[in-house]
Amino acid sequence: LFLSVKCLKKYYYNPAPGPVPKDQVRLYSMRFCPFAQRTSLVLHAKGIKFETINIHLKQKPDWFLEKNPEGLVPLIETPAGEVVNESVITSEFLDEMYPEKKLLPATPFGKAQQKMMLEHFSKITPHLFKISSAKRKGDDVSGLEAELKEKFTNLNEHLVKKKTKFFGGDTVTFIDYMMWPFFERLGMFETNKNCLDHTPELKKWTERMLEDPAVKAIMHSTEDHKTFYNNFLDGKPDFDYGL
Ligand code: GSH
Repeated sequence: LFLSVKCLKKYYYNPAPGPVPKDQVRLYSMRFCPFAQRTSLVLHAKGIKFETINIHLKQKPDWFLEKNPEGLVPLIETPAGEVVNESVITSEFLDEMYPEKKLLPATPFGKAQQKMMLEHFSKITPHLFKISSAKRKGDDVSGLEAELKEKFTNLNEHLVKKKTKFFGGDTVTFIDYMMWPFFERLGMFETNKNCLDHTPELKKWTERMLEDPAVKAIMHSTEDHKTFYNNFLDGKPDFDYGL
């Protein structure tokens, strides 16, 4: 079976893909989705064999909606026909399914710490989307930007206190991959370009993340993110942009 990276639409010539081959998993994705990127980072970091099916999110094939009534990517499917959605859940599922090179800590407290951090981080992401849409409308974003600065200061403090290179220690772990896609897109969100200047440890973390092989393997340039996102906000997303 030849799988194109181009997205699949709701057309008769896009029949449902068959079962997932025995020794791998399948990722249903969209090339510019930050949530799907989390799952993809985990797949790359752990060296898991997988295939990708990109979905046209404005014209989803019926078989995709049957597998996944929420209709969101990422979605992971296993050879046993198990289907798992939600980026964090897919990531943890893969980490447990392939126990070599664990990304989550082994201890209950270590795991809880990463999940607490993630819970707090998930309050930052809507903020980024808010800032960019407010800017687009020409609204004053100084209040939102001040709040973002405070949230970034907290993340910075975390690194300062821990004295580690990454959020879970001196190597890249689960939490780093869950947060990265939004930092890769900072320029796209039209946030203040120097918004990391007041948070030097966080800035250094982004620089270290850029050296990570999994990050490097699947990253898009700020320009490409911007183009995709602006077209998306204009109601004309080009899911195959750059192909
Ligand atoms: N909470 C979900 C997760 O973490 O996986 C969010 C996933 C999500 O929002 N995915 C977007 C999507 O599938 C693409 S970036 N949108 C399709 C739609 O809204 O119909």
